[in-house]
Amino acid sequence: NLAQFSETRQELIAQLLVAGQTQLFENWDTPGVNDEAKDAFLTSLEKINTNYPGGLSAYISNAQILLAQAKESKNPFEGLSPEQPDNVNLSEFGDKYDHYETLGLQQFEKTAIVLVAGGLGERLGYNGIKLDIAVETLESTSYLEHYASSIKAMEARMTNPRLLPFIIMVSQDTGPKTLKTLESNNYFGLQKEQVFILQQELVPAISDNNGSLALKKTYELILKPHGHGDIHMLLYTSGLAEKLANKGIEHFVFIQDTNGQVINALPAALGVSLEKEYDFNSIAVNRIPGEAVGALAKLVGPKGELTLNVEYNQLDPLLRDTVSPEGDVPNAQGFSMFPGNINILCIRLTSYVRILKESQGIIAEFVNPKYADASKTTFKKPTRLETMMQDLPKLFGPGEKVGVTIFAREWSFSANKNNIVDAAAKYQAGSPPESSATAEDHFYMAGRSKLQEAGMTVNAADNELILGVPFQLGPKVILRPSFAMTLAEVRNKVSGGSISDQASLILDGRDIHLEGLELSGSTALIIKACDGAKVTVKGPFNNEGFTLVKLSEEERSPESTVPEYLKIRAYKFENSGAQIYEFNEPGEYTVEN
Ligand code: UGB
Repeated sequence: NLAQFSETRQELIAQLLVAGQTQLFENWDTPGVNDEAKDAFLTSLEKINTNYPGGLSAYISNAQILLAQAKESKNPFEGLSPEQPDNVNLSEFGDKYDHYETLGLQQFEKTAIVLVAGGLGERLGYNGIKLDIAVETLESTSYLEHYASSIKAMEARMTNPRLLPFIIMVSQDTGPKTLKTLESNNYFGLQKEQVFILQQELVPAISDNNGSLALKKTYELILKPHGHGDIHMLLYTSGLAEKLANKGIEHFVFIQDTNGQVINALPAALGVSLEKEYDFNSIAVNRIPGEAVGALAKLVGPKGELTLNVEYNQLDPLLRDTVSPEGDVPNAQGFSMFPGNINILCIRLTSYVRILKESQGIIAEFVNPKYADASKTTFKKPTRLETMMQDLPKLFGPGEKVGVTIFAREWSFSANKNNIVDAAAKYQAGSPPESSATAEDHFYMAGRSKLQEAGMTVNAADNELILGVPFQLGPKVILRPSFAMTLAEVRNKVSGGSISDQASLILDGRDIHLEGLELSGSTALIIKACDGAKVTVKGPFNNEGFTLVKLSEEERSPESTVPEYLKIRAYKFENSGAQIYEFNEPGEYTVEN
């Protein structure tokens, strides 16, 4: 009895019945019984129908097509052979690196940052949003704060200053907490109007090859995440990509939630995109065989070629069928044949906006059902359509240029994805641990490399194993983005000096200059200067700074009040007397011991 529902609801039900979805309604109670539950069910169907381009009918027909292909077990890369992609290798510093940083710096005012942060981080096992986790624990800066202050630093370096748009994709799981963090921290100094939150929605699970939507109960669908590729759909449906293009933005840089190292690579990556006129520039690192990172390859076939990410689960079979019968094995240097995709993507807006319009932002959906029988007619559990943001080039024609920029691994990529136990196992197996501890370690490593590049003597400490995960004890160096965004800037501000293997240094401010600074023992020095405060730091310092203390089993237990971001590292730093100099008024200052 449809008459009891509004016309739009009647229409939706009719469409679903035409699409073969009788199971959604066949166990309904008679009118008057459970009407509230029916109402809630129809509301959820309406919501999904509105969010997915083309509505639920399109989702179901896309599913039917993809499931038919999956049943045939078609190798997605059949007939294609992988070759090295067009690339610019920036894995070492030097004139070439500086050249691209200079170019990239000039592009900041035509750039927007897109952060995909809808993932739950189940592998990490953190009870909260990953953006709230501290990327370093000397000052406990969260990932979100680190990204926001990097954006502020980019704005400060624009010739024609403007607000740099910051787009954050959240999900039902991460949205409310992300907003709360932003609001309770005054958007970390950003203007509210430059931050755009887009929420990805869950999609219905599918229980068979006909695309039947799966039910949890009579009046409730099973819903699942649709993947990070949703960002393209949301940038299309919200009109934001086109709007920002019309306002003069030329590049979007896509970043992940817990890879703080991205900021080191960002200026040079943008420079490469600009000079090489890449429509799609994938940032890459040397890949370790078998690791959960896709490989970037130029796939060449009779009809042409396309540079694409081959996701880690598809790589080995492709290599075996083509260029490497042994599969995904290490080369002489211990790396995979092809560079590893780290999902930092630099996309040119002119082509992007056009492709979004043509595709409605639905980028290369795929389905990965686990079949329960050899005839592939039943599933072990309901599946769903998924998308990955790095698949955009699948929609490119011969006119679009795809390239890869290779950076030194830990300089550009050290994600925080795994809990301690899994991270230690990965380390044992020779794979990158990608844990909270290693992400923090590499954060300091980048600071050390910058000082070294500027000519300071940096004495490196040994690695300590903390519950089987390696951590280099120092020196711990944080050069905030406010201090420098490029290596040239660091060189201009640092002259000579030395830092001992246990020391710590934090510099936060645009006009701080080190002249022969010497930090010995476990000395810690923290300098913070507001805009307009010129600070010259000289000579030797000697104090009791930060010491690493391992957490006991009790402190790591769920009952302990130790903050969770420390528990997932199994250590904390104790401060016994770091010297802090803070300048909140413009002026000229000298800091000497
Ligand atoms: N994410 C979302 O925003 N929404 C989602 O629905 C899912 C994720 P994962 P994955 O660089 O280490 C990718 O789960 O998918 C966000 C690449 O495919 O950590 O296993 C999430 O919040 C792979 O080629 O990654 O693997 C996070 O910010 C390789 O590049 C981001 O998407 C690998 O990342 C990544 O999510 C890597």
